[in-house]
This record gives sequence, C-alpha cells and structure tokens, in this order.
Amino acid sequence: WERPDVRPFRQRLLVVANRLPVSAVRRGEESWSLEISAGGLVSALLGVKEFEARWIGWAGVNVPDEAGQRALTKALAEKRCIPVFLDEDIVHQYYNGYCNNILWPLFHYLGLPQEDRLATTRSFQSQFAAYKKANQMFASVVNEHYEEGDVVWCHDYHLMFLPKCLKEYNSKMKVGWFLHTPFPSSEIHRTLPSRSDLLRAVLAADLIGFHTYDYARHFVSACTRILGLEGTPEGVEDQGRLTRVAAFPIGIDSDRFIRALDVPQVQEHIRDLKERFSGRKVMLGVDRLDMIKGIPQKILAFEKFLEENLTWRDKVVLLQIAVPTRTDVPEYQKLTSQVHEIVGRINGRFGTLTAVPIHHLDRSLDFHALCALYAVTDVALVTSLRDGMNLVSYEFVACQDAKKGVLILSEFAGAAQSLGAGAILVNPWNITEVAASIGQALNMSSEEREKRHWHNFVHVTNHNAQEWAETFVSELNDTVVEAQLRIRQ
Ligand code: ADQ
Repeated sequence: WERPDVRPFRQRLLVVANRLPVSAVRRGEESWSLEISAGGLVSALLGVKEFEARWIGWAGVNVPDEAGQRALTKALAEKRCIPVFLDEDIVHQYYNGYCNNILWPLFHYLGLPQEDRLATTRSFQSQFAAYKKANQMFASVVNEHYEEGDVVWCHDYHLMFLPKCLKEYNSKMKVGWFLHTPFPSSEIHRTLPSRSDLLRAVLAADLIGFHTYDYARHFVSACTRILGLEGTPEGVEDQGRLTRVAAFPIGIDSDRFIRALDVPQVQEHIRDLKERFSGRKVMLGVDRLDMIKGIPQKILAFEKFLEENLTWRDKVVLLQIAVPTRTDVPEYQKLTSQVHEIVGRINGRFGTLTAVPIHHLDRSLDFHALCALYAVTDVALVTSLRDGMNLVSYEFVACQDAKKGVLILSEFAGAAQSLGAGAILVNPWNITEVAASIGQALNMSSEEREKRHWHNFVHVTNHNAQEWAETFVSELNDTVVEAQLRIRQ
C-alpha cells in the first residue's frame, strides 16, 4: 500500500521584475556561478509558502552568444529563475535611460531631466521605444512559461507596459502590478510626455498595488484627470471594465532579523562595536547612495547639531553606510563626490587626532554586520526626500528590542504612515528641524523611548513580508473571480 500523494495544491506564481534575485558571474564559456542577492522583494517572496513561485527577469549581464544563454538558462532553472536576455543597447536606453533617468526621478518629485523636457527630443522618444520593446521581451518570456491558472505578478516602474503586453497574448491571464516607488501627484505625472500611454498600459492589469493609500489616490487622480476615466472607491473604470487599485504596504521578514541577533558571529560584531564606540552615542544611516535618500541633507543636519551642541561633540558618532548604485550615471558620481566632500569638511572641523564625528562607508555590508550595527544604534536617521516605503527603518526597529533606540524618519517616506506614531517625523529639507530632532532623540527619556519603540515593534513584527505577498495575491485571485461574476450577470 502506498500513501497517496496528498500534497496541498500550490498555485503557481510568476514573479516578473526587472532584475532576477540572483547575480550571475560567467566562469567559462558554458559555466556560471550564481549568488542570491537579498533585498526587500526577495526576502518577501522567498518566505511565501502558499505559492510555487518562479522568477522572470533580466540577469544583469550581457550574454550575446547562444551557448552562454543556454548554459545560464540551465543554471538559473535550478533556482526557479527564468532569464530575459536584453542586449547592451536596449539596457542602455530602457534601463539606464527611460527607467533610471526619467521615471525614477519623476516618481520621486525630482522632475524630468532638462534635455528631455520636450516630448519631441530624439533621446526621449528612442528611450521610450526601447522601454516598450524591453517590456515586450519580458512579456514574450512570461507567455512562453505561462500555464492556465498561474498568477502573474509584475513589479515596479520598469514594467508598466507589461500588463498590456500580457493581456494582448492572453486576456484571461491573471495579472497584478505593484509599484515599489511613490506614485507622484497627478500634476507631476502630467509632465511626462508618455503619460497617457503608460497609464493605459498599466491599467490593463486586474489589480494595481501601491505602498500607501496616498500613492493609490494619486494614481486614480492621474487616470481621471489625464485619461478622463472614472475613479471609484474600488479603482478605475473604463467602459465597464474595472481595474482594482489598492494599498498593500510591504513589510520585512522580521523574524530573520530577530533570530540573527542570537547568532554568535553577530554577538561578536556587537561586542566589537560597543567597545569601539564606548562612551559615545551611535547614530546610523544605511542607504543606497541615491539622491532620493537625502544623504547630504542628513549630514548637514548632523553638522548643525554639532555646531549648536558643544557638549555633544565628542559624545556622539554618525555611521553612514551608503551602497553605491548606478555608478556609471554622472549624477550618481557627482553625488558620491559631494557626500565625500561634506564628510571630509565636517570631520576636519570637528574631529580630533583620535576621533572623527562621521564614519562614512561607501559599500554594502553583509547581513550579520548590518544586524549588529542596527542593534548597537541609539538613533537611526532615515531622511529620504521621497521613498516608496523604506525598509531600513523597519529593519532597525526589528533589531532594537534590547536597546529601544529612536527612529528619526522623513515624513516623505511611505514608512512614515506606519511608523509615524513611534518615530520622530521630520521634513528632511529642513536642516534646522532635523538638527533639533537629533537633540530630542539623544536626550529622550527611557520611558518615552520604550513607548515609541513598542509601537513600531508591534507594527513591524505583525505586518511582515509574507503577509504582504499573500494579501496581494489573494486579492488578485478574488478580483478576477469578481470580474468574471460581473460579466456573467
Ligand atoms: P530601496 O530604494 O532599495 O527599495 P529600502 O526600502 O530602504 O530602499 O531597501 C534597501 C534594502 O537594501 C534594505 O533591505 C537594506 O538593508 C539594504 N541596504 C541598504 N544599504 C545597505 C548597505 N550599505 N549594506 C547592506 N544592505 C544595505 C525600493 C524603494 C523603497 C521600498 C523598497 C521595497 O525605493 O521605498 O521600500 O523598494 O518596496
């Protein structure tokens, strides 16, 4: 007698994102090594047990030869990943150009690049054409691997055309799209030359998700004002077809951070850091080196605090960890030099022969080192000028159950809506206000710190990444069923 195979049915989930969650390095003509690159989205979806998830995306490398493509496809299959191969010109125009030079700054209220302000400029048009072409290439790979009943979940501003391309292949595909950045006010979105095409393309999805209710509202306003469609409490309606629009605030895998604090290697890091900075309060910034993160503004606020608080000068240190990204883009290179210049000036001004007030690192830290840093921090400074959510603030809170440090958080980060009651909220553009909030945080009583921390800790541990993914996918399943019922009625 053999036990029947009674494994529960697990729905297949095709996660489509610009980048796969692995980095590929070529070792030989037909050999590749792969490394999982952890990030918010990866840890969110790795923890989801209910679905059988497969990833579709660009592997981040140019592979012009067929033998190399075949070998990489095979290696990736073991990690449940499916590559989309993009050539260098497409990557340049679609990824560096349209995604990172146009949509990313626009969605963070930094405007369009000057030379692209006219809809007719050649570079804008060719970048938009490459964007559509790249989205079409993603769609073709999705379509090749799609099986009836699958759920297709498209991610982020790189793939706004994808829902339309997918529905053209198969109008019955269940398609959801989630934006990880803010969606700006419709007045900002209006300035984009391809504003209507993008909105119409993404509206082909069955469900559209944002981190906050405000972003969802901005999106619905853009559809009503720019396309003249009808906004309803459920979403946007176009000739009887409803696209559901809602907020799905992301979370982190908080248990992973909490568990890490007991790992001997992390404990050792914590001991080292405590010894190194004994007698000083530790302030921490962890960001990708991007203009939206407000790193220069944060450092200038710290300078102002030191200027105005003589007694704190040798009693506090700011550790700023900034991972370089998009290093081939001139604006990012300029930002790096600007940050170095400010840090150098402040350390020259307030440093002594034995200690400097700012330690700045231009690199990524491994997970254990990051957890140890979060755990020894007294005050975390998250001063993004705009940020879809900001997971660093969540990670800090998860690692602070022993210390109960203070979070200073930008009111322009999506996280301000969930952690606002526990954090000190600031306008990152107001350097005087941020400097004052540093003083408030450093002098806060332990009772108040405990109260504020508890508020945030409960939120971060109760709204985790898995719940976020499960809620989105089940809402997508329900939305499609409801739409079918409406059609039958
Ligand atoms: P990001 O802009 O990358 O994400 P964030 O949400 O803060 O911003 O996530 C950054 C991740 O990178 C965190 O998990 C953090 O630990 C890690 N990280 C940052 N600096 C690091 C360093 N020096 N070393 C190691 N790790 C580092 C985008 C949006 C956000 C949104 C997320 C998820 O811009 O607003 O919250 O997607 O939707």
